[in-house]
Amino acid sequence: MRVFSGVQPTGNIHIGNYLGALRQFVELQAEHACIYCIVDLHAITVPKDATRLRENILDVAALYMAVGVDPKKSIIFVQSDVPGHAELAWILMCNTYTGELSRMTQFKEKSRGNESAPAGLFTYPVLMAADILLYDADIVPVGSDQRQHIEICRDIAIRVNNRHGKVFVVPDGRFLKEGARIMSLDNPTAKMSKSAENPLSRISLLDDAAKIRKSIMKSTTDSDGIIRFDPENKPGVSNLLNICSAFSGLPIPDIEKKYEGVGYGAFKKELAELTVDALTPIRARYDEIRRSEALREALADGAERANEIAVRTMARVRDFFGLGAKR
Ligand code: AQP
Repeated sequence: MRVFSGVQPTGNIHIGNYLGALRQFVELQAEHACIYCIVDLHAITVPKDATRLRENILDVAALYMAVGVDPKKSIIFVQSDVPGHAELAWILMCNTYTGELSRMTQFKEKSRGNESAPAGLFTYPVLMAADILLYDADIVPVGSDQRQHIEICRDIAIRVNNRHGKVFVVPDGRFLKEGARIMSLDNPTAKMSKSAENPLSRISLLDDAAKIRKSIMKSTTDSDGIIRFDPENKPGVSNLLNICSAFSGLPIPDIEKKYEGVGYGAFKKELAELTVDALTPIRARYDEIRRSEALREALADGAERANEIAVRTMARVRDFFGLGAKR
């Protein structure tokens, strides 16, 4: 099986990204051929400072390795280093309907009906489909916020296959039970996000122990004092239970039982320590990897290996579509 996924180099990689996606990257590399991308072309759908973007690309690559993605087992590379992504995106755009793109909730949320929203924000799901289809990926490990984008990728692949023959492998999304959607700590009805204004709304993987403790202790809960999983009526507590389960590996009912009759303060305190213990070694490894030459070497090697696959796919795609003069 081939696995593909990516993360945007937009800074502030948080425990939502980790528990929803990155954690799966590590698990899957033991058994599958994995390709993990830093999707810088996606990041520029919103204007970015060039110097900052370059740094953020290296930050995410170092984080991949710090959480345990091994460049000897998996391919780690930067999207724009492989020209096939943009080329395939164009071909797929010609096979995508504007109506289906208009229904994407992420586009609706990010553009908020603004007519000067960049066209790239609108066509973002097509570039994401190109990322996946370029590598004939079978499995795409992501958080559940990407469900709709995986669906449109499958729809495009099936449509092209129906028109032209067996051009693409139709991929499946892979979503975890606990961690697939980590919510904001200050507003548990919204997902935890890198771009939210309040830094206490998220726990970034590189936060120090004091910031982690503060974010969890200040997190929004409710006033009934019962630790019970009920996302509809108790979104704050349910979110904390979800995080606790994802970090500890304990099923949620076991955690509810453990904290029966215990107040929120004590539960939050233990969750904060669990989170600090989980993130401290990642931060230590990150500091070392980020400074190392091995990081750039891994990305150069990854780009070469990814490009070899992409070039083969694009030759096949051009043949199916009748593009170009050469055969
Ligand atoms: N809150 C979340 N819970 C679980 N998984 C999440 N992911 C994102 N947020 C959560 C998953 O992380 C992977 C990488 O996401 P991305 O870099 O493509 O960016 P995003 O989904 O746009 O993340 P943010 O944090 O919400 O960024 P902003 O604020 O810039 O929009 C994906 O697999 C995603 O599902």
